[in-house]
Amino acid sequence: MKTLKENFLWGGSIAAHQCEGAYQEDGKGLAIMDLATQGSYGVPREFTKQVEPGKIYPSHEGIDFYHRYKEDIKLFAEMGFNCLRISIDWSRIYPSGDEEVPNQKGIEFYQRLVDEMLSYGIEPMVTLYHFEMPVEIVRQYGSWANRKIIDLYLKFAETMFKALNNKVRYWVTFNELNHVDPMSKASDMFTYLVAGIKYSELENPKQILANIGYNMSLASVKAACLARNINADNKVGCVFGITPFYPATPHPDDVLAAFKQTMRDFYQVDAMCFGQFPQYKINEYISNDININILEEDEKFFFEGRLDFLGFNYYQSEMSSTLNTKQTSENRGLHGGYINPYLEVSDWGWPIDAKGLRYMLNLVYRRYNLPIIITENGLGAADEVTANNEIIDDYRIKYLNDHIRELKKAVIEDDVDCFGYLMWGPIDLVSATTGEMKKRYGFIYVDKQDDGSGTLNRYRKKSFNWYKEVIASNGESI
Ligand code: BGP
Repeated sequence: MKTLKENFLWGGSIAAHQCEGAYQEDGKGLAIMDLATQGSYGVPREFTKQVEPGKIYPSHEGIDFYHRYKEDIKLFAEMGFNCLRISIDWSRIYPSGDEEVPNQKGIEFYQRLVDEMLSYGIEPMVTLYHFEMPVEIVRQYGSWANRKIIDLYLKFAETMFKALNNKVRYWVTFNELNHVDPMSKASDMFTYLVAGIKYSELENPKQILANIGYNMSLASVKAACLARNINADNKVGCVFGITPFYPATPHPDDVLAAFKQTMRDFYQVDAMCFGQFPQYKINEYISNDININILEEDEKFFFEGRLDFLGFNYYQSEMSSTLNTKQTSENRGLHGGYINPYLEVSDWGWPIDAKGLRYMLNLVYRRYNLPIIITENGLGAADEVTANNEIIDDYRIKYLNDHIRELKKAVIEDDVDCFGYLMWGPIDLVSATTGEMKKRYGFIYVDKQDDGSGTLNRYRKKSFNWYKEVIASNGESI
């Protein structure tokens, strides 16, 4: 009987700005998320131009991982993690983005963190860019729409490839850069997360988003070449946020719309896997009067910088509808589709669809034939703490159990090459889309509340032991 690989990677993913805190310590510069204040689901979050006293900026303290990482890594090790995905905050390394010399203290923090993980046999997977960029790059250069940023990013990437050489094998160039498709209306939230700019303030959004999409794709393939030149053992991937869209009815218009909405997320995956920036996208730009600055030398990088593996983040599916069949604006999903009436939704309105994970694993594997790792998956919920500091999160166990079961089916029955499962937020951290602490994902509860209060103490939830057993049995307990 086929099972998951013996060395299957089990663990979780976290991101610097959502957990580290210490936003002004050891020479760190301001990063884009340091200017994002708390918001809530459905309401655009608020972004200020500078830090204002008295407001709550969730990234400023995070869960104080910067000072408590040893305690947290120990807890991950207790669960049996053999992999942890972290991200590097660019503004710790180059506080304004274009300094000549990197900030040594920032580098040393990540060296200590990686060493701590390795001491427990936890394989680090390192994301270079997870919604984190020095604010100065946006102010001075206009963010990723400017090709110059590619060189600044490569300088940062090279610094980290060298600083963590022979310690880190798995590198991720970007997290979820795919949320800003130039041909669809983006939200302020997604353009801010990806590039530190607000969609509603752009004068020529299609052109700007097309530049951003191209420049980030090119930066990724160039970074992949660099990583492998520095160490041939480096494996380079990119992480995409992938959402399947289902047709609301079998009407061919709905079916076509669902296909198009699903594939909207893929043009950059194509660019990084097929060895060239896709011609269909270039044609689309031409017919929409969008000009992309493509240099002749780029071609070689798209070919040589193809990815070694694909990471994808999966949370939910949505539905496409063109026929006005009972769809209302209240029924809208996060990614521009509608909520599927056959699915339950989370406390934050995200549809729960474990089978969608199997569907996407199949689609992605058959299209790219590359090893895949699930780099994020999880349930954001408002946990209750009992008088004895217990958290009985059966709903989280059910969510994760159902998704891992579908992943196993994709591997065992459908032959998909999936080499790991990293759930999102193994320890409670700040929500990326709302800035809340209340929206919790972890196996470990952190006593920190939305008003900034709390001891920051850590407590094991019921799901902690459940995941420990899943890992110990290499998924057989499911
Ligand atoms: C992904 C991001 C993560 C994470 C997750 C959950 O898109 O890569 O950073 O936060 O979504 O979203 P949220 O925290 O808003 O619930």
